[in-house]
Amino acid sequence: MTVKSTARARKKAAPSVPDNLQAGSAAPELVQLLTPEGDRVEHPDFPLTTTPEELRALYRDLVLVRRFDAEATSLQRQGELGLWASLLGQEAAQVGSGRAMRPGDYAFPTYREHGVAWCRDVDPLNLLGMFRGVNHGGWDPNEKNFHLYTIVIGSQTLHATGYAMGITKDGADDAVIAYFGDGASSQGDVNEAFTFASVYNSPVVFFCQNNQWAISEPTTVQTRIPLYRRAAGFGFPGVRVDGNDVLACLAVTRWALDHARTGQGPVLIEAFTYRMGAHTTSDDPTRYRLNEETEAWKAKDPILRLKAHLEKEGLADEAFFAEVEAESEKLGLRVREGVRSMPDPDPTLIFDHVYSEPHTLVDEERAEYLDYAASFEGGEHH
Ligand SMILES: Cc1ncc(C[n+]2csc(CCOP(=O)(O)OP(=O)(O)O)c2C)c(N)n1
Ligand SMILES: [Mg+2]
Repeated sequence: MTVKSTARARKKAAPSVPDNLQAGSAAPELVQLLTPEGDRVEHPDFPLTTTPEELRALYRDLVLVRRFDAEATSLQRQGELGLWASLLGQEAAQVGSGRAMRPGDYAFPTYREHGVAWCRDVDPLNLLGMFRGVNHGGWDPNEKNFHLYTIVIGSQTLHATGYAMGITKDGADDAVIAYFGDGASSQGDVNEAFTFASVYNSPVVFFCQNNQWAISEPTTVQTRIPLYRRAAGFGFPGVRVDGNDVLACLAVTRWALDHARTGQGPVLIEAFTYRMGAHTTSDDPTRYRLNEETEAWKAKDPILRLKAHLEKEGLADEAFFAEVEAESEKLGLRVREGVRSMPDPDPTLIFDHVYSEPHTLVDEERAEYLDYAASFEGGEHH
């Protein structure tokens, strides 16, 4: 049975599923629309037309997101943040998929999706407030259609699937993206989400950023087959896309979201990419991986290839690149100043958000904490 034949069209005529993406088909190759050298190539199943303005806007997104991420890493090193999980190397996967979303679509991230947050217009300072430990979440998920960061690996795929099942009940034509990693693909939650999404034909796109590592564990210990092929066993299409190619990520995710929103069920996208930095600022990757590997991936840099393309095709001039650089400097300054001037929260706030109603145990704990804090006042501890 093919995915197509089980489809329940909801609103519009459904786009067809390319033959090589039908569940159970032989391996399609890596979908690429922009080579590492910056040359535009075509893929028969994923046509994409872009204006020079759109290409320049994608370039701007990539540069600003990388700059924000670099500032955050530095701020952690300077003691201004408790932790940071860098997206370095994964900008194209995040910006390409993030820009494929329509305003009504909803994203469920892990903890590294700063580029998707950017596309959903979440203020970078909101992300940093959470990593500084001065807010309890960071942003209103329903204002931005961008769920809160989720540290419990893979659990957000279930939340995303439940949300997608709700969209179907509402009769809406929105779709959902669930972001997760190669390591998360081994979690029970992720496999349960695949099953529910498949049998309920839910409008959810599972976007796996295969960055080759789950902290110190390589992908080879997660799977014996390419991850995108897992989808076949659940009865929906899987596509492997060049995760360092922003155009391919945009085209494939747009296709997958349309597939999902038109009642054809879920899609698994495996964005084949690389985590160029450490897992988080608490990690030292030189302990478990070779420098040669990282160097080889540098040649596939997502920003350099789009820059090369813009230059080769004469789609952007020096003034444009200088303008983006100036904007990037401005963003860096705003982020640094913004983080350093964040007020410390009232330490008793945390007790207020445990339950919506008063609770005697929480009241006792608040009182105990206030006593403890008062013991420092005026004493030699000060
Ligand atoms: C349920 C659960 N188990 C273990 C962890 C510890 N942990 C945090 S990140 C991580 C690796 C995740 O790797 P991957 O899914 O590839 O995502 P990446 O960090 O590479 O983006 C693990 C095991 C956790 N947070 N939650
Ligand atoms: Mg990973």
